[in-house]
This record gives sequence, structure tokens and C-alpha cells, in this order.
Amino acid sequence: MECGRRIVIIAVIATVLVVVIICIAICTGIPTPLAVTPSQTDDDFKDTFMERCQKFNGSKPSRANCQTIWDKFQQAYVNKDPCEVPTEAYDPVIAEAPMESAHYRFMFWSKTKDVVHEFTGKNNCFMTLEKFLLGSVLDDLVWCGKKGSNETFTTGCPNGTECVKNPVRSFWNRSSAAFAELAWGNVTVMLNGSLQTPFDNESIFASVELKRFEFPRVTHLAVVLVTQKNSETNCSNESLQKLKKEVLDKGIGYNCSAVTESHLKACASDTVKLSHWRFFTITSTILFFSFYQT
Ligand code: CXR
Repeated sequence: MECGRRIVIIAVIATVLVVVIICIAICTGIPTPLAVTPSQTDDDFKDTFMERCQKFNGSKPSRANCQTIWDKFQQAYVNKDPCEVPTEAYDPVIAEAPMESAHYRFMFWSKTKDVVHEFTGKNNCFMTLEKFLLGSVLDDLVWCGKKGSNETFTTGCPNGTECVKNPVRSFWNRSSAAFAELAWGNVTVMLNGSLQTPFDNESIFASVELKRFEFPRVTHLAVVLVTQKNSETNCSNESLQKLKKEVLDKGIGYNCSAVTESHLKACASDTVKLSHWRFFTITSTILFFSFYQT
């Protein structure tokens, strides 16, 4: 009898202990086999958004602005089917964080993001979309909403093959359109010379950005074809001929030059080691040669 009571007491204490441990684990976010791991990391996503927004260009914009930008941004996709977010949903946030045109050279890319960022990262001569506020805040992030929820999800979001009108794709479509509408003068695009079709009709560059280049706002397009040592694709590639025709038909000038990735990387690392003047000379040389090849 005495032994039976002891077992009951031990069982009760053990149960209470397990419940307490599970409660602590759930409250502190430590995963346990019994705790359901939520797929949303709303707070983490918002923290990243706000942190990047605050850090953008030092202290500008103000905290208040970042909060307004966040509010307008998340209104585009929260509580919506993640396959039914149109590009226009981002109009309010684009209006809240407008991009400003200045005296730099606009740089576009398709399937060359890493090399472009390496090349443009340390200098302000070339401007990419990812150097503007929203582009820099959302670069490499994934997000979506869900009907019936006011949260932001970062896992289980649809990608481009699952549905076209997904929140990430629609955002880049919308902001790329704004970026291309801002572009003027001689613009540059870096395309991937390791691919058989460097100019891909389905890409955002082809379907959104190029469509918004208009003469005389945009006067010239310089294609830099980023190649590897053994790349077979060159500037006479069929897809590039289509690009050339589309550009010339608009009355915009065109030229193409193939540059090896290692050459670009060497230039990029030179920006760190060399003076701005020396870097400017190297960059100008690449661009100068690009005007004399087709
Ligand atoms: O030609 P795309 O490249 O489809 O799009 C690239 C162009 C760039 O010029 C840039 O201005 O569109 C803009 N852009 C981004 N800045 C960007 N950042 C991340 C477009 N897409 C961006 N992403 C993600 O990369 C999006 O999820 C998009 C994918 C497109 O990359 P791709 O190399 O095909 O779906």
C-alpha cells in the first residue's frame, strides 16, 4: 500500500515536471518532440526587415518611415492566398519608398546576380535595384501570407514554378518595373555566357525591364556577357541577336562584349585594393572596349 502511494506521488511529480519543461520549451522556443514547430517566423522576418531598413544609408530613413514602409509592404500579401498576389499590390510600398535617379550608371542583370553584386558592391558608379532601399531590404528574402492569418510566413511559400503570382515574384516584378522606368542614358546588363540562352524571354530582365526602356530616356544598352574560360556562347548567340533587334527597333543603341568572370572578379577585388581613380580607369576600359565589339 505504502509502495503504491509512493509510485502515485512519483508519477504526479514526474507529470508536473514534464508539463513544466514543455511549457518552458514552448515559451522559449526550444524545440521539443511534443511542441509543434510553427512554420512562420513573423517576428524574425520583421526584425530583419526593420534592421536592414534602419541600417540603409546610415540612420536614414527614420524609424517612423521604416514602420510605415513595413506596414505598407506587408499589406500587399498578408491574409491573401500566396498564389494570388498581383504586382499592383506593391504599389503603395513602392510609392512610400521611391527610388531617386542620380548620376550613376544603371546596371541590370539576369542569372548573374553574384558576379554583378561582387562587381558593383564596393563602388557607387553602377546602381543596381538591390542598392535601393526596398531592393536591399528584401534581397535574398522569402515571404508569403495565408488566407485567414495576419502573419508573415517564411517557409512553405510557393516559388515561381508553383504559381506566377506569388508574393516574392510579384514584388521583384513591381520593383524591377520601377527601376527600369527610372533608368536613363547608357545602361548596362550583365548576362550569363555559360547558358545557351543568356537572354531568356521569361526572365524579369526580358519581360519587365527591357520592355520599359524607351528612347530617348535610354540611349544605349551595353551587354556584358559574363563567360567562363570554356564558354561556347558569344555575342553572336541567337538570343542576343533577338535582344539586339528589340533594342535597335526602339531606337536605342546596342553593343555586346564578352568578359570572363575571372576578369570581372579581378576588377572587383581591385576596387578594394586600388584607389578610386585606378578602379575608374579599369571600369572605363571594360566599358570602352564593349563599345567596339558586337
Ligand atoms: O532576369 P531575372 O534574373 O529574372 O531578373 C533580374 C532583374 C535584375 O536586373 C534586377 O533588377 O530583375 C531585378 N531582380 C532583382 N533585383 C532580384 N533580386 C532577387 C529580379 N529578381 C530578383 N531576385 C530574385 O531572383 C527573384 O526571386 C527572381 C529571381 C530572378 O533572377 P534571374 O537571375 O532569373 O524571381
